[in-house]
Amino acid sequence: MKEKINGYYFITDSVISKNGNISDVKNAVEAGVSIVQYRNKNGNTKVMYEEASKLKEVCKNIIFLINDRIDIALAVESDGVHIGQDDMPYKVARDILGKNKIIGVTVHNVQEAIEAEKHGADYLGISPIFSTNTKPDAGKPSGIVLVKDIKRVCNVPIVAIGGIDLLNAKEVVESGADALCAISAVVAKDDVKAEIEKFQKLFEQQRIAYRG
Ligand code: TZP
Ligand code: MG
Repeated sequence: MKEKINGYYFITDSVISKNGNISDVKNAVEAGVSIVQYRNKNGNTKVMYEEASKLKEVCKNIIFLINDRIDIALAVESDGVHIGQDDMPYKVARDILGKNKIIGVTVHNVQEAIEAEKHGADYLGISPIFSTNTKPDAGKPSGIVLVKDIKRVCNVPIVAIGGIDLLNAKEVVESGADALCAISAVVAKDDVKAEIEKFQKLFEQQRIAYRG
């Protein structure tokens, strides 16, 4: 499972979604994504539990992660969680979830990346690469230089996020991101599946170019 952290990485956002989380995730699965993260910053625990349970069903053959909430991850038996620097400390999350679950950690600089990898994070989310309205507290954009810098010193997969769209995604992939997430560029559009496929094509082109 862990080796599948590459390509387009889907994250839900019901606030800006046109068609709702369930529809969006079904479209993401149809597009062939290998990883979905359920992120809901506004829902109460009951809503989150119920929605996560449904999404887990939709994602039964791919990696399904929960943002922030270790309790929801345990309750729905997701494949793991994604945590930030202000969430449950990595070590505690690992103790609760066990060694087989996937834990991704958001990092904002090389130091945090080295630290997270040393602790055992399965992948690193680098955030935000560009400025974004989707997460107002995301902090100062790092630019692609941080992707390159972290790629140089870390071995675990790198997931780039924040302000990524079809115009700038190519340079993100070329900088060494193993995966990328673009939320508003996908879920705020009418045809979520078609938008995801455009991002997937970039990874495919990169693979072809790399093979020479
Ligand atoms: N974490 C860091 S930036 C971000 C999250 C969840 C939002 C990314 O959204 P968008 O619309 O792709 O900029
Ligand atoms: Mg978080």
